[in-house]
This record gives sequence, structure tokens and C-alpha cells, in this order.
Amino acid sequence: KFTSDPYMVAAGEGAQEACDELGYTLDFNGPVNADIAAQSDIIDQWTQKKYTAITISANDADALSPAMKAASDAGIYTSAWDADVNADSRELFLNQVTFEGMGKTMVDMMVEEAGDSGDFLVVTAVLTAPNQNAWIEEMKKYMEANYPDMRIADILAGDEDLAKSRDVTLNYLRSHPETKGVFAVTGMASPGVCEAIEQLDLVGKVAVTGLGVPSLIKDYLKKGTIKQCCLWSPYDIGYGAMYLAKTQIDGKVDEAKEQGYIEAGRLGKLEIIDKDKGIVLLGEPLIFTKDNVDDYNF
Ligand code: RAM
Repeated sequence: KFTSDPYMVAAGEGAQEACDELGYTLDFNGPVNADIAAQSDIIDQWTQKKYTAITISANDADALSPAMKAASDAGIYTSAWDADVNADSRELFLNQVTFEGMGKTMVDMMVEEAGDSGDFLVVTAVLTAPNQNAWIEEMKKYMEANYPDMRIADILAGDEDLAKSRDVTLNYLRSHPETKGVFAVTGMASPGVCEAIEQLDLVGKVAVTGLGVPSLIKDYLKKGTIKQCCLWSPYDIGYGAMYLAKTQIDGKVDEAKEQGYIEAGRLGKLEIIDKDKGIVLLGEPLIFTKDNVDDYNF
């Protein structure tokens, strides 16, 4: 998606670790902000360079798929990790957690903090972000089925920018004081949302939960502005993405689909949860609280 985010930096380190094991050369890059056109340009450059394999975390599935399709047509193995492109432009996708699992986890955390009724705000990445949008859809379905009195009143983009995430939250909460809680569904949004809640003196009155990158959110967890949030290991997703590429490079995708998993080095076997769509699963979400957040080094 973009490189100025500790989550992405750690994912790049995980990818490098796998490439060192496999004898691959890694070019890990992205725009400095959530710029979709710049992302597409980088893929085009890699296609020109005739790289063996390209894997991406996309800011917009429809906008990035043509560049990925062109790479694939040029004989490059294509895959996605973290945030998918359209299935016809890549062979495999490494999903961190099932979309349903993310929807359920985020809503359940919110219910524990804010109760199961009322209006909630979502602060997302960009409005086209494939992973965030899939999670929001699942949050809505899970609420409808289990907590019909909860309502997502609005979805605002923080554009993967902490200050913008803070400012959109400040403006929204000023004019919507009835809001029960804010779902921050990207790592860059949660510290911004916490800052807004502190500035408005709403700690304990408006709940926050969602995704948190430990290094960005730990102070707010310790102060109690946010009680719990979730993520997965960014090292592992970057590492695992390289093993999806290896499966392609070794010509073993069909075999992996028959077995139901891919071999992923120190991660062991990663289950293929959807053979038709080529979706591989990393695992379960990690939940962070003030008591365990210091155990994580990302
Ligand atoms: C940001 C990106 C990424 C997301 C993480 C938690 O880095 O939006 O896609 O999964 O947050």
C-alpha cells in the first residue's frame, strides 16, 4: 500500500527474511502515502524490469488490477497479500485473517467497551481499500445478525494518515455527540482517533477499537483511551507472501490446492481456504491490551 507505516516496514522485514532463506532478491517498495496511481506505476516499472514475481497489498482492487493483469500477461507470477486485487489478475492471495473473523472480532471488542446499541463511526484507510471494505461488510452482517440495535452511522477516510484520521474524527464527534464508539479499521487510524477522543475529553464516553499497530497504539492502551485492539504479525504476513510466490515459482500451485495448504517455511503449512479464488490464510487475530502490548516488537 505505502511504505511510511511501521506495519509495512515490518512486513518488508519479514519478506526479506524469507528471501534470504530462499535465495531470492527482494525489491520492497510502495508510495510514501496511499497514492493509488503511484502504486500502479511501481507495478508497471517492475513489469518492465521483468521481475520473476510481483505481490502487492492494494489500495484499490479495480484500479490496480490492470497493472497486475499486464504483469501476469508478461509472464510474471502475480499474487497479493494484506489487501487483494481482483481474482483474475493474480493467482493467490494471502489473507491475514478471514474477513468474517475480522468483522466478528472488531464488533465483539466494541460490544465489550460500548454495549450493543447505538450509532458508531468507522474511520477507514482509503474508501477503496479492499481489506478494510471487506471487514466493514462483515462487521455490518455480524451486527445485523447479532446486535441489530448497533448502527454504522458513517464511514470516513483517514487516508492512512494519523493527523487526517484525527481531524475527521474531531469534526465528526463535534457534530455527532451521540456516537457510542469509533471503529478504527487501519493501523494508521487508531492513534489518530485516540488523539481526537482525548482532545474532546471523551475518554470513557466514546469507545475506540479496531486495528492497532503496537508501536503506534501502546501509549493509548496504557492511558486507557483504548482498551483493546487487534492485528496479526506483520513480519509473518510479509514472510508468508514470499512463500506464496515460491509456490508459484516452483510450479506447485495445483499440487498445493490438492493438498489444501502451501508450505511456508517457519510458519509451517498455511491453509488454502478457498481453492477457486486462491485464498491462503495466515491465521487468527492477535488481541492487544495494556497488559500484553509490550510483548510485541512491531
Ligand atoms: C495499514 C494498512 C493495512 C492494514 C494495516 C493494519 O497498514 O491499511 O492494509 O492491514 O493497517
